[in-house]
Amino acid sequence: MPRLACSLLVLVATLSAAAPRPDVLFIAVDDLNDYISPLDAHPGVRTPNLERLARRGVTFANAHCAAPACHPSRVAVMTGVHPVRSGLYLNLFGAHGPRWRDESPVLRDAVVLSAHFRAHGYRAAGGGKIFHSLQWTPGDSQNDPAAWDEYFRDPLDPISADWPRPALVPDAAAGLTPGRPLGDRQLFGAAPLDVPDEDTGDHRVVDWARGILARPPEQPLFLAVGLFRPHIPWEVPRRWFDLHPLESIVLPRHRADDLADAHDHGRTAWHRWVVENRQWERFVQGYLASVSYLDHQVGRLLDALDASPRGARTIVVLWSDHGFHLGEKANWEKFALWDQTTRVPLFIRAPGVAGEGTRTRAPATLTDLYPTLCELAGLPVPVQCDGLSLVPQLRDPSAPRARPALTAHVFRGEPGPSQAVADERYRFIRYGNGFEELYDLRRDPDEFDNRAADPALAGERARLAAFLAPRPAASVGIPAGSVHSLRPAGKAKKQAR
Ligand SMILES: [Ca+2]
Repeated sequence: MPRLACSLLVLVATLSAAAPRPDVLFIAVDDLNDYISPLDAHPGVRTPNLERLARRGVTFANAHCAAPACHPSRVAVMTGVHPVRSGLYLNLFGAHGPRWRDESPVLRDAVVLSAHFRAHGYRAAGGGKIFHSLQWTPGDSQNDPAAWDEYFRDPLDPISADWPRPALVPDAAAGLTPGRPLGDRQLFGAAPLDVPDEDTGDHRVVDWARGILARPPEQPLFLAVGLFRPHIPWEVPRRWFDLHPLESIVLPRHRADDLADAHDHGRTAWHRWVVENRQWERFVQGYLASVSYLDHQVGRLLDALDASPRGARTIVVLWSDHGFHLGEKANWEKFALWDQTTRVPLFIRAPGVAGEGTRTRAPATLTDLYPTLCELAGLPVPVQCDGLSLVPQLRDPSAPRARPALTAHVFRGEPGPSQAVADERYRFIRYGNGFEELYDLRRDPDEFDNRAADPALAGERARLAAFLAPRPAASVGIPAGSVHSLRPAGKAKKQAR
């Protein structure tokens, strides 16, 4: 090879090695559904900071979780391994450390996303809820402390200490019937907090993240910020409730007979309690107040990014671990396989790669995030990853996808996992008991009419069914003798939430 060409090659290699890696701001939100203005919104809601983020990148308007529950969804994002291969479909409580490595043999040696970036020269900082933990279960966390250079406060008790609770009126004194879901601590409930934002958990995590963004940029940064609201309990400072007066609350679209042609999610008792006690409007108010509070915290992160020397070259990803029902299909929370449960907000800003303010209905699964971030940062994709990079859709929102989105769940008492696939238009679900549902989202966005038996859609049904995992992994449970269990094996509880 001529000497000049060789020198040029060396020069190019040197320049690309010296080019700064993009920083990553990775924002995880808990239980955020489509009640936000860049997606379908809800009457009375505007989320100006999520709109601001949407204007800077690509809105994935048809993105879905891999599993509709916190723990399995987050492990799938952070390892890139889909539940149909790991067998991790459900929330498993009583952990203190990355017990998911023991829960599923497939995950034992999986490289966590932040650790992968660390291994390639990044400083990995995390705060709040990235892996599963709850406000009311101190020390119960599935975080992997080894995956981070630094974590805000205790990585194995990241959120519980920072959320105040209001003075609660006992249900009996308030004239409510016994049997509130999750019990009388009113965790399934809505109440304003009479404290300033500064005294709430997500605000503190964001303050910490703002401090990280203000540091001199000496090393590429992978910064993960996990925000807990709008997860229950819907308790945020009163000013966010004041944005959504009770008399202005509109209930989501619903049909009384909606489940007549659908699978029973097993949670109708929750909805019965809400309706019986006239709490539906109150709970929607609490959720919307929490969404407004969350949007404000996202804005504070974007402000800090704009003021940071890293701002211009930072990739921003915001995702929620699954969607959320507020009475649609007589369901509350998640743990189902409809669009309302599995569809998540997903925004990706990728400077120099993605168009600004664009939108796509290309189907995405959250397991696609791991390979996407690798490709954007120029890192190799670990072999463990099941997803497909979204970079083609970042470059061109109309670029086709090789497969639809795939979500899996296990319903109590059923012999095997249930799976759902979503393409640009249709959604097909095959449950563990063999029951099927098929919806045409273009004509029926609320999934009121199950058309699985409609001969006119037999072709669509067959086409989508071919994308179901033919042999999904059996559901794993809590392993005996894991060093990451809080309590001795056998006492830890496996729960559906
Ligand atoms: Ca969640």
